[in-house]
Amino acid sequence: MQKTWISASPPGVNSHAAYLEIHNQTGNAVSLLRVTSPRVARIEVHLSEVRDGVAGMRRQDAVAIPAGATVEFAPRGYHLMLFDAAPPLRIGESVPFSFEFSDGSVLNVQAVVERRDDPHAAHPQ
Ligand SMILES: [Cu+2]
Repeated sequence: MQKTWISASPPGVNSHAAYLEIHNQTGNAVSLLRVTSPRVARIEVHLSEVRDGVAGMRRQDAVAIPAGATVEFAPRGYHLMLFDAAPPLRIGESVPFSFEFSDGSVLNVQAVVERRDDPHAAHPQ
């Protein structure tokens, strides 16, 4: 099962969570600063967390990735929030993303929209 994927949303909901793994193969710490896609108007990095027994999420300005480390974006942890895709994303569709890092490098990734068990699938906007 591929690790880069976008969670399908119920009809009429134009926001999605997206997941992947980022491996820092360099000898230096880097930070993920920005994610863009030509198909999605607005993308935020969120971290799910439970505070005082209440599940929520917080927007992250950057995600630090130590040298040689892997950061996993997965349900109940880090995820991308995709807002206002145009046209709306369809199951099976492959969506291109660009990840911009603090060292100036850019990672281009394709993610497929899939229907999987995801507590975040109906993420409110
Ligand atoms: Cu979120």
